Amino acid sequence: MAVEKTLSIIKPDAVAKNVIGEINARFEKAGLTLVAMKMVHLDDEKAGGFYAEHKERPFFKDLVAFMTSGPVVVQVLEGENAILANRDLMGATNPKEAAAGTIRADFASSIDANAVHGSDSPASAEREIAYFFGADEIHSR
Ligand code: RTP
Ligand code: MG
Repeated sequence: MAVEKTLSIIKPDAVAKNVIGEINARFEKAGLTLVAMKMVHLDDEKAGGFYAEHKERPFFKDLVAFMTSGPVVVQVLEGENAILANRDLMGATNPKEAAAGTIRADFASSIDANAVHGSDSPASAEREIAYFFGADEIHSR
């Protein structure tokens, strides 16, 4: 296993529920380290560019509307196998299908308002981290 970095976003629903700290505690308890973090309110252009791979999908408009509906916390998690480790902590996209004890099972309310984003591959992680952070904003351990 290698030490990896992955991009995480605590989405507007979870920020509104006041569970930023609880979600961050799950990352830390799982051995992932927060090495970059900021709170931002995305606009249509920034959110649409982030989810560009889904541009032609029927849910794209709703996804961008949701992601711009309130502030989010954008963060870089670092650790052994961080990309898959975070996807395991998050649970399935649809909270109804998410395993018990995952972030989405515990905090998400719908497939749209699903609490967190996590990069799904090394290539996505590299693109997504660079989309939000400059090298001088990442404090790798
Ligand atoms: P994310 O990118 O946000 O971490 O979520 P994910 O990998 O688990 O899911 P993905 O397929 O990348 O979809 C991105 C977001 O789009 C919304 N979605 N809605 N209505 C639908 O069928 C549908 N499918 C996806 C979800 O909010 C998902 O997080
Ligand atoms: Mg995805």
